[in-house]
Amino acid sequence: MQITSFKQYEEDYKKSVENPEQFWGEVAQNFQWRKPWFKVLSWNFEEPNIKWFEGAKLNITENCLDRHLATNGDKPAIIWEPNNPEEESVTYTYKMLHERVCRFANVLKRNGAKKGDRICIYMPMVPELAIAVLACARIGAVHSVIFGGFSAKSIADRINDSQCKLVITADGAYRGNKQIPLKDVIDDALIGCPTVEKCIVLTHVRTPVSMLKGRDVWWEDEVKHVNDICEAEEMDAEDMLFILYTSGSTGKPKGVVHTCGGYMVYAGYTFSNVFNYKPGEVYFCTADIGWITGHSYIVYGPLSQGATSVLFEGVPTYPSPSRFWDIVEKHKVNTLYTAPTAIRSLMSFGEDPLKGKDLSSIRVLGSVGEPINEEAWHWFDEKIGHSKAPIVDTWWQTETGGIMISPIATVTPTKPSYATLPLPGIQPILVDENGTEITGNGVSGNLCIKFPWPGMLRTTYGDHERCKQTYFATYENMYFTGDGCLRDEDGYYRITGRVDDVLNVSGHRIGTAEVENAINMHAGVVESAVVGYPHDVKGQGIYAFVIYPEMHGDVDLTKKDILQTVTRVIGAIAKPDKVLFVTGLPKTRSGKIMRRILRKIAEGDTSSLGDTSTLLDPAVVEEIIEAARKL
Ligand code: 6R9
Repeated sequence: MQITSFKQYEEDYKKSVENPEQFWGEVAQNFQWRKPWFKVLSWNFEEPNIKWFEGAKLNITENCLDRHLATNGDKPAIIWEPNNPEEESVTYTYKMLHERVCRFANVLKRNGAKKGDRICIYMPMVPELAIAVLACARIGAVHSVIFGGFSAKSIADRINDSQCKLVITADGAYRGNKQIPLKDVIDDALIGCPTVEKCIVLTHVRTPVSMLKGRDVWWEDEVKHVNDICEAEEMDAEDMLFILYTSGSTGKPKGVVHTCGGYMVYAGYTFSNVFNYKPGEVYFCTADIGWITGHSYIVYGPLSQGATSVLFEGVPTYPSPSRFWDIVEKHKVNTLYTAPTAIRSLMSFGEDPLKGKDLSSIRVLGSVGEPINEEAWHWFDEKIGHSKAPIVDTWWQTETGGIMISPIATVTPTKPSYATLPLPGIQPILVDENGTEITGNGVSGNLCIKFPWPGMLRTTYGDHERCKQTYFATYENMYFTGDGCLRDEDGYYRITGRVDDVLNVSGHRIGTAEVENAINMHAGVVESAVVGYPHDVKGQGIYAFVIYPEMHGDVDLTKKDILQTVTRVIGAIAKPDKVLFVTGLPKTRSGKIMRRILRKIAEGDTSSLGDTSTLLDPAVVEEIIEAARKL
């Protein structure tokens, strides 16, 4: 199923549009099913109701593990690279991984988990995280992985939203020279989580933790009580596989739901093609499994294709900004898939960290998470790929399950900062504000997708109406991505960024409303407005305008208090980079904050504020500009 020439891409693309069911039916033959489907696709975008491979039965872990055992059991599946380079890396072959997954699946059962139960996973980037994820899938439980940077309150909200019965965590995590007390955070979260019955704790950093009788058990003790034989649960193609929470433009994060069959086919197909993965090669995705990139391109995609992946616990700059290059050299990495924010950060250290590093193993480079600027693209291309490794700039989203618009390595001619062309099966469309299609080339508009693909979300957990409103109601009969996009004269796509109130900070999606709600929880704050502004390394920084009328103490300390509140409510990743105290916000007569104006001020471009005549009090703008100058 691997595309090897541009001509073949064009043919496959054509076929996928003219006869999607036949196309995906054939792709799906490359996977192992317990029972075949009776219908490849039925769908409507009104409800929405999307079903792929109806009637088919499978277990995704049989595709990721069991089916490789006969021929590739001794092949490395995961090479774990610890935070501390002095520590030994650990290799898990497919056989070992299979054994650990089965054993831990039995631990889950022993602790009361069964098919359909929701299980929250809050863990460091260790092999046991992948094992926990796969063990859930093995028994048909639904995992909800939460990134290790989220706060107790964020965790509690997510656990309660999906009524998780079990939590899997570790005592702590290493991140560079920092230690994060994961179990402490979980303890705080669980105070408000009545549905959680059991918490399984992995020993990792071996920091003291409290273990509550009747609720908390150690991973290491539990695995001793079970064997490593665990028949995989038979799942329907449309049974839920996992929930992953992501931020939107309004309110609290929503639980994006992916199902077993379509997601598996899409993650596997896109992994194999986009990276042109060849058996025996070493693939290194630097994302965290807590994000969709880790789900699809560390766990399910690569393992379904029998690939060898590096799983890295640490950060790019620890113990030095050479760390990625050391890992590439040490494990002879052939494919490096990372984020523009990491590239820009490493770029800022100049070329010294690259001196003497052997990067000759690199064959394919990948970028994901946010638009990659041309400077970073060229640096990646020249310094890391030595102008020999194609860069795949992969555009996709938590909701899409897998890569949507991207070059296919060695096949699609690349162009700096362009995600280039849609993958087979993906039908992008640009629309104007009214939902009218913008045809032709050399145009830009809002990016929508007009036909279903197997990896797309099916619902948002517990609130189907919200799924409909967020993605399928803005424009009739289309999935709306929330991104703006340009299609150039060659028909190449370039994603220009979010057109809604979602920020992208270091490749992490954060809703402005979420940050505002957190700031507003701080005593003394009357109101706030948050916008993004261009940031050299993070892509976007967070700029908060805050009304805090009765400032008695130190202004800087008050700012820090506000940041602390945001850290408590959401997590450190949502901390504003700038906080500006103002006496009022620019509002229309109907009371809406004019973010357009605040964005301009945050960007430092106050020469063209546009029409301010609809403002209730235009004087407030002058005041804010004045205050911003002094910040
Ligand atoms: C996979 C992932 C999705 C949002 C998406 C877009 C931005 C992702 C991009 C990109 C430009 C790329 N985005 N990849 N923008 N070029 N190659 O990141 O999922 O965390 O849900 O974020 O990220 O704005 O809408 P997610």
